[in-house]
Amino acid sequence: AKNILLRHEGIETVSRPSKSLVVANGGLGNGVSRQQLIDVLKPHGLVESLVMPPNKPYSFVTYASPEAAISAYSSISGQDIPSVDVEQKITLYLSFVDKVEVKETSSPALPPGLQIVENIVSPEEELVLLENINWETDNSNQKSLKHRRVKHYGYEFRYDNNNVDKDKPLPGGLPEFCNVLLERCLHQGLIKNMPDQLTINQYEPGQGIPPHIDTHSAFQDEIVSLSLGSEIVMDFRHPDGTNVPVMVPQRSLLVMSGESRYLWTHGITPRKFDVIQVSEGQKVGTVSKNTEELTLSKRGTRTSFTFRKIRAGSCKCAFPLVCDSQQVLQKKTPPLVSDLEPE
Ligand code: AKG
Repeated sequence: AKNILLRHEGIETVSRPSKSLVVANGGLGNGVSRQQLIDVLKPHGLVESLVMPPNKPYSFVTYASPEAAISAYSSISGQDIPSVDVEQKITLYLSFVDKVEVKETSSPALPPGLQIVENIVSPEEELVLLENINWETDNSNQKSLKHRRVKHYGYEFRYDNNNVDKDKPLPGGLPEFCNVLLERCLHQGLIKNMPDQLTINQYEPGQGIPPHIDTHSAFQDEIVSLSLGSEIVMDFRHPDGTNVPVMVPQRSLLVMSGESRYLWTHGITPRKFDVIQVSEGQKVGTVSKNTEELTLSKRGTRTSFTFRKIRAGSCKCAFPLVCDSQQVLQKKTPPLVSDLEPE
């Protein structure tokens, strides 16, 4: 069964020993982290490279000598290791391969108009913001959706039509505890106008939000999202199918404007772990496709503050195909249906 799986993936195993092995079941897509695998592989000799393709249930190791690879082959095959997802344990199977071909080293570019400002709030400010959300008592604008809990200020976001009732502002406007942050964003030129709508989303590990474009006719250009409590990988998709995973660090501000706001969808895949880069140097921005640099990061509870400015009038953006204001034949954006079902 293992060999059928590997053949299906285009992996040719060989029966004679070589320096390289495919580690079946030992992949990021299986809940095995880079460090875990290195701990298992290293005792057998010098590891020249460890290639872990994102979302695949296998990896490739190349040792400095065939002797090291033979030693790994004979003692690791059949060995169990715990998955980072504690409920499972994983049995590793090794086979020799002649060549390791899955290498893609370029990092995709950020979608145009997307910016991530690191440390927009301090750890102290983060605590104050989180403490000020009153999930328990003030629940008039709060919903427990299937995938996360949400709270709206300024205007209620309607998940049935992905829009707001512009003539029905909520009493109280935006909470005062956001003022310092919003003034900072204006002062730093990150936003041009003071937002008047706020959605607070809280995601437990395993929860997410379906890919969507915020309705053009409902909100102006800049949409900003503050990430608190935990980092996250957010997926941006272009209509041509290009998918760009973007690492959004804890305490950062994601600024979506222009093409990234109007044309690309953004969403968070519901899962408990994200594939991220190991290197300390790049903790923000697009996640590299360099398969020698990837590992898993356990998600924590993330709370995001998404600020928007209600649009007066219709949208005149440069992307009429996805603009509800400019579509002659109104093609309705499907509602975030899965979000409508309560827990
Ligand atoms: C939304 O509420 O529409 C979002 O896209 C939230 C994004 C986030 O959690 O940062």
